Amino acid sequence: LGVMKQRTYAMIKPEVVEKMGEIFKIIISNGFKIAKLKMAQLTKEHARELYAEHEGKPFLPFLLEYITSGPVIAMELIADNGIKKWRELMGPTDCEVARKDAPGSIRARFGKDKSFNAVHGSDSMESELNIFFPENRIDQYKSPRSTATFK
Ligand code: DGI
Repeated sequence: LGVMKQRTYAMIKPEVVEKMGEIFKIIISNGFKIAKLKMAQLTKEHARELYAEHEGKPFLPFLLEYITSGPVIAMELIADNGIKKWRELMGPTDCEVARKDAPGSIRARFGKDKSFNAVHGSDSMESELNIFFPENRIDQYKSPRSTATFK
């Protein structure tokens, strides 16, 4: 059975936006296409939508405050098994756990703890991409032309 190209929503969180260059390198060298990219600051309403599954959790007010505290980098990534592949590259939610169990992961390398954990990734095919990319269509992505094809 062939592996399916799958798109996923990924986000570089405010405290590591200045490390975006290093993080882009890791993303690309792990076989992802960055199909869409946007730097923007979430409103509280958007943040609440992004974290709707955590409604009522004690850490939600902190999470909303933090994720809206500065600009983030929003991305549509495409890879074989993209959702799972991105979650594996991020590592466990808690960066201290990540440093023990997945030392090469982005959270192990760039995150601090379970609150300031550097990056976000969807855990399903739901609508997170639409928050930043409302025009979203997977077939908008085309590979760049080789330089040899330019006259
Ligand atoms: O998909 P993840 O980001 O790995 O984890 P998640 O969807 O369970 O939680 C979303 C974010 O909420 C997570 O990146 C950090 C925060 N969070 C989750 N559980 C805790 C938490 N923050 C604190 N302070 N404490 C938690 O137990």
